[in-house]
Amino acid sequence: MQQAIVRRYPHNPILTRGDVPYPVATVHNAGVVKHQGRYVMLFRSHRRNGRSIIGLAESENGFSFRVHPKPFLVPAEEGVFAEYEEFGVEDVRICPLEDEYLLTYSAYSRHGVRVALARTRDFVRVERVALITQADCRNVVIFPQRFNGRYVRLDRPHSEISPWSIWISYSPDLVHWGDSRVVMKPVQYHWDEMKIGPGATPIKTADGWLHIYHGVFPTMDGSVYRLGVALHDLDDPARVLGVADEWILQPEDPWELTGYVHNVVFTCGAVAEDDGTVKIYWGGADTVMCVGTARIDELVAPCLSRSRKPY
Ligand code: M1P
Repeated sequence: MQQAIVRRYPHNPILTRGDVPYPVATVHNAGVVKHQGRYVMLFRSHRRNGRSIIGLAESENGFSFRVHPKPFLVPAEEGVFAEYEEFGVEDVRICPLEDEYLLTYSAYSRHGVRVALARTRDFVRVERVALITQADCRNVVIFPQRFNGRYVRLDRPHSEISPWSIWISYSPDLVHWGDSRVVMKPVQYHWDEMKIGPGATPIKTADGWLHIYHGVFPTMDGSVYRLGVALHDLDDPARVLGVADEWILQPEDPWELTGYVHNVVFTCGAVAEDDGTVKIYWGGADTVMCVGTARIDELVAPCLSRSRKPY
């Protein structure tokens, strides 16, 4: 049998609600980054009212995490953020850029879902910066470098004419975003035909920016969430060099097949290591956190050799 590109950690799941010292129903969809030699994970949990908050866990080795006694980010109680975070905060991505970490997360409210930006230097103090999309946009990942002085992000607006595709946008100041263009769309009768969305913060490789994204296929038994890879040009990330035709990870373990939402692997974070591997973190069935490792060159190769059209 062909060896899997992503090797699951044998002791998955690495984090469950039983590890959290405050009441939550789930632990999933975490952004992860290495900060001062330690792995910091910002994970999402449903509270028992169905609305989500963000918790923090730390690890020496990227596999065994210890959860902080208090949540890291809960819906704001005053100002403009309170109005747009009323229904919860979800699915944080962490982007190390210059001397701080940029956090992008989904803000849910009666007005819809949009994306908020916050910043931290130490994962102790966190400052909300701005709401950076209108409604019906989720899954924003910021590139960890500027291009010609501008910040660049992948985002995922939704419309009936062009459902759930990946776009690119630019900003001079992290607050005002524009010059938006579509870069990738779902492909008909393909594993990602229903929806796609940015996943982990892109990783710089010699061949291009490696982006691990999620794709969704509708079945008579509900939707299946899988992970795929795309490669963006190093100097012009709006140019997609290739999108691997096959998924790199699909729900297979029992805690990915059944849970709060069945048949889901969903990533918000991956950590590139010095030895050419990457730790990919994913939520299983919107219920637990899992990790696996892959060689970066083995993720890049299928983007270039067995590519499907970006759209
Ligand atoms: O339940 C699976 C996922 O569904 C949504 O994903 P998408 O961004 O594709 O719409 C989100 O609610 C996500 O958090 C969840 O894991």
